[in-house]
Amino acid sequence: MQYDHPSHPDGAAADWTIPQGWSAYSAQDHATWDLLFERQARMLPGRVAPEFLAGLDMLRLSRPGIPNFDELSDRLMKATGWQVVAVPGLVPDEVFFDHLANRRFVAGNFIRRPDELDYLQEPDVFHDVFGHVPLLAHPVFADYMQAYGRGGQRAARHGAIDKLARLYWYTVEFGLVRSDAGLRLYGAGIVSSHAESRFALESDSPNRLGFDLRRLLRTKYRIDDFQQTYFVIDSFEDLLEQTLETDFGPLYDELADAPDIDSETILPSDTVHTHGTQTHARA
Ligand code: HBI
Ligand code: FE
Repeated sequence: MQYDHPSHPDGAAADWTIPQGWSAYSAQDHATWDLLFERQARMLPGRVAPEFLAGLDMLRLSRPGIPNFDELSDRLMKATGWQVVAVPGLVPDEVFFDHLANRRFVAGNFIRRPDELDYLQEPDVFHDVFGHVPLLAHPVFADYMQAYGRGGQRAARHGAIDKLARLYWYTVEFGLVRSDAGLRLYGAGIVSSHAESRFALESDSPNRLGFDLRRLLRTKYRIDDFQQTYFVIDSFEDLLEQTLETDFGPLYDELADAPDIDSETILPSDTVHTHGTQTHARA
């Protein structure tokens, strides 16, 4: 994501983490979590990747209410060696990458206001924990996230964070995956959004294109609306293999002069699952 430079908050550690402050959540905070959770728990079966639903049970342990990150980390640690640590909001790219490279997922500790259930300026605890944590319990996806953190550290040295961030955006945040029963959601930005859970899978508007690493690194994305294109992976194993086994250094050099691709463009070389009408974006 392309964010402004956050400034280091008072009271945060050098790595930007803070205590979650679980006991400070209000009854209303927990009620907001429960409402969002119930809404998505009803929405997702039949739409989301089964690996996500398997991991979701982990979040039910400390329910009702916002999960306690320490309990969650104990469970995650046993499953895949990941932890969830609290941050007050966005953290700088290098800090973010360092946490991921060390299997720590940073989660905002605050929750959105009840009158803004569907609008988010910064990732809150519902997006970060409901959206991201279930797949961190999946061994292959867990490795992919760590590989992304390491890749981020290398991309920083190549001045290529903007390109690599597109990979995060179009997979971790807005990815779709094939299954025998049809396309399924797995991106955290989709699965934590009531409206985009439907749109990403069922709307005629967006393109749905096969995952192609080189192409994807050149593709712009929207931060202000539903995506105009979603990329579809074959499987988490395939995603991890394609990215782990790629030396991004030469790839960044090769792509340095390649023009960006607009977010609604379909190329002759694309594998097209859906040729979108783009009616939503044009309206
Ligand atoms: N900080 N808290 C938080 N959450 C994110 O998802 C995040 C971040 N800082 C940087 C960042 N994401 C992205 O810019 C990286 O993917 C490049
Ligand atoms: Fe996210």
